[in-house]
Amino acid sequence: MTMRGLMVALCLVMAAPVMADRLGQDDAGRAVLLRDDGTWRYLPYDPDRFSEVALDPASGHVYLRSADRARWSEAREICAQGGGHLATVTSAAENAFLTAHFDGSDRIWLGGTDAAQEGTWRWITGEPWGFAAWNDEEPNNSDAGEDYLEFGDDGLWNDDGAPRNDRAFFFLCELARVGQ
Ligand SMILES: [Ca+2]
Ligand SMILES: [Ca+2]
Ligand SMILES: [Ca+2]
Repeated sequence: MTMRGLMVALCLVMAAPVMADRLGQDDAGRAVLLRDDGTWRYLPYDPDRFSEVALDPASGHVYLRSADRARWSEAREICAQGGGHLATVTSAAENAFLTAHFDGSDRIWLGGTDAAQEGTWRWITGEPWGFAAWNDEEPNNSDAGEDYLEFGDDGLWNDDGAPRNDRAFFFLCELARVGQ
């Protein structure tokens, strides 16, 4: 092969699409994760409990929006039962992805809290708290206090819930890995 031929071959290899996991559906419309090795997995949640699902190709993480509202502590438990967690948003890119895929006009719980120490926000996964997208004048720990993180319109955040009012909202589960 000539040098020119080698360069053309290299360019073709580099331009080939990167294989990645993607979302699909089975015959019943149930969401499945299609692996780049040709295998597939059901998402480890009852599909009736979730209304929307999105896969971030940059991270491979899958996000599911609940079909029904739950209190923050209940939402945390539901996400954990499937091997995931209430969604953690640790970068501007992750917040932008969620803003593009999930309508925050009806509030959505995320996996952040300052219940352990007022004003010190933590992710339930232990990931570093390095990024935040608070709305104007939030977090304000209003009235009796608000210790749980909520995703709202335009991807902006608010503290809400207990102890002021242990309210039920929709929630987002995040799965870093689906099956083996
Ligand atoms: Ca995350
Ligand atoms: Ca608080
Ligand atoms: Ca607030």
